[in-house]
Amino acid sequence: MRVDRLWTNGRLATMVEGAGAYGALEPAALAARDGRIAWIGPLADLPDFEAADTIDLDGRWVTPGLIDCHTHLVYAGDRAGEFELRLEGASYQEIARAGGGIVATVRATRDASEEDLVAQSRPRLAALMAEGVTTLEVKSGYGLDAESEVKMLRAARRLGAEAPVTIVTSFLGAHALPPEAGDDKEGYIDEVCLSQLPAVHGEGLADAVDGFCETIAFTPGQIRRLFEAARALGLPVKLHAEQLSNQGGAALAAEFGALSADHLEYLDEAGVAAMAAAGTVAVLLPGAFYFLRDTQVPPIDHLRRRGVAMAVATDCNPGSSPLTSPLLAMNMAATLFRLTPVEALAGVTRNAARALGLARETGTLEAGKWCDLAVWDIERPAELTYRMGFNPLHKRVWRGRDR
Ligand code: DI6
Ligand code: FE
Repeated sequence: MRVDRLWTNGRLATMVEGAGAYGALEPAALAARDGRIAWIGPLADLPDFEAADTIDLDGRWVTPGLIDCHTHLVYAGDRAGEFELRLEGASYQEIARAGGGIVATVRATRDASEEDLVAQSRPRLAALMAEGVTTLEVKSGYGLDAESEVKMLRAARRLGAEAPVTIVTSFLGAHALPPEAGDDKEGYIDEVCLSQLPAVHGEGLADAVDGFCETIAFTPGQIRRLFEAARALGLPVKLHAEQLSNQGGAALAAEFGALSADHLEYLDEAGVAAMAAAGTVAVLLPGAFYFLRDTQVPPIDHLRRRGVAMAVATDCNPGSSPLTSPLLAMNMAATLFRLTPVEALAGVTRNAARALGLARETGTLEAGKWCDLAVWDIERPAELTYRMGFNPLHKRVWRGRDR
């Protein structure tokens, strides 16, 4: 058989579920054709391929390309000033109520052109890719009107079109109440459902619909209306739930068959059970927990016991998690939430793919999936979680090619 590329002498952390720790195969080989994995297996079983290009991995570890399944990568400006205020004593909620926080980024994002948004977001994307990210999610939610939400999602699509990376988008109009809405949350949700969502969906800009269910954002009743509108358009949903308080958001998300419920610091047993029953992925965001100096840890043991798949993401955003390192997110998931290194790696590969509805295309090294790889200069996979601020990436492969 003819293949485009062949990698030999590798140690492969396939991350296939139930295939032992890390789904490790060593020594092993992998072949790509037309951007997908054409063959993978022990070196001893390697068929006699005719390959245009053969790479000796020299014993290096290969994992699936990393997947950052929760980011707010596209925005304008920064909030270093707010960071400074918080260090002088103000709380996140106080800053939000005083018209800072998310709303400050909304102003900057509305003022930016689509070009500006792409240009300002590009270095953040480059930072993720430098650590082996081959797929990521990008949310809107700093426009908060139809035109600006469309602009953000167009910028996200453009970033995905210009770089060798897969970007999927989520519409997050229900992220915060824009200043012009006063305190009319119900009226704003009407606008999100009747104006913003049709606008972004009309241009094919949203792969999923997200919301923020919180006292400083939207109630479960308001999120339910959003999810009903999403369902009517056939769009999958996900939710920022139980980040700062227990609102029952995760159970609501599960009721709508959500891809994921994210944050989950205040998740209770009933929420865990609902997620388990629905197959909703728990997306853990230790960067926000760390940056906000939260102390309430998500119920990891309950999630584990109920078999809820756990993903780990950066939550890259200017307010609560200015983080562009999936490796540091893995380390934080271990140190702060007590995930094991194998859980942390599954969190940025197999389970992150599930959280994006892409489990059939990516997230594990298996024949038929996209050939998205991260090749590492490490002795064992646990090093990816263990180290802090060190990047051992040797090569990044997207759709079968080094990029
Ligand atoms: N939860 C968060 O942590 C971020 N958004 C959300 O829904 C915060 C976003 C910001 O402060 O800009
Ligand atoms: Fe977020």
